[in-house]
Amino acid sequence: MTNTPVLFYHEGTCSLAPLISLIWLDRPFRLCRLENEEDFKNSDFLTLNPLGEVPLMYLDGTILTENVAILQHIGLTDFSRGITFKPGTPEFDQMNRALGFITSDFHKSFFPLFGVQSLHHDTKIQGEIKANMVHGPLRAMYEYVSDHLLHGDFIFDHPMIADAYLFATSRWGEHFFNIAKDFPKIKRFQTAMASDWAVKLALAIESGKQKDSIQNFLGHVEFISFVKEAVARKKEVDQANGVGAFAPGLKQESPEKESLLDEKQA
Ligand SMILES: N[C@@H](CCC(=O)N[C@@H](CS)C(=O)NCC(=O)O)C(=O)O
Repeated sequence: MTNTPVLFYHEGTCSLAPLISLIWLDRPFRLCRLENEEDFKNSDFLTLNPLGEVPLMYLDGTILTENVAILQHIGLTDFSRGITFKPGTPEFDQMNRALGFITSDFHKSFFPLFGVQSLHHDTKIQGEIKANMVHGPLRAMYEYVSDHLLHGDFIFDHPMIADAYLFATSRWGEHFFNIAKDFPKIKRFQTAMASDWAVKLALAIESGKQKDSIQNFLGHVEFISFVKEAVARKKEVDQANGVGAFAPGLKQESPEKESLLDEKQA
């Protein structure tokens, strides 16, 4: 079992965002690759994340899911990398605003498109639903990104965690739009991101071109054995905390919180 953070990922998905960010962070990490549908349905993986989704970050028995949480965790680990902002600043609020938009409105507006067969069995109607979604809500999201989210090449003034997330998800639009023609500002952003050294390395790892460890990437752990070990370690950590995964440490009230309660009761 490793104390090094391990990111569970799948090629072509939103887990590219934390992968890019981990490379920017320049601290050791490992990867665990999900290859297929079977891996997503693996019972041990579902114990770690009952939603059966990537990204999932294993932090020595603690499990973190949700891009927003994982990306801020990575960014806040080392401010000197400049990939997020300091909590409590107006810039940090704007970072969370960008992440919130990408994770909800933007990211999820693709899902009826990728899973259209679950909405109707008739392929003709599936085509109509798809066309309506692309030319309605999805186009509106791309217009919003072009007109309001991007400032110059990036969301802020250099590539940061929200840019990594937008890069990972906005690439899916290639299936539905001619991005260069329809949304030149987004194409400019994608091109600028694609020339970043960490993005290049992340894409090489995802595609399997870069298999061996390099820089702060220490290599892959094997899915079936690691996911089992991770479940066992998670159980130990949950037992030690005495609470569930969503509330680690909740029982240990902070001194300030206790004194506030005392004042209220007095
Ligand atoms: N709310 C989650 C959504 C994660 C998500 O939708 N992940 C997709 C990939 S982009 C997934 O793992 N889907 C399951 C599958 O592909 O079987 C987050 O923001 O991290």
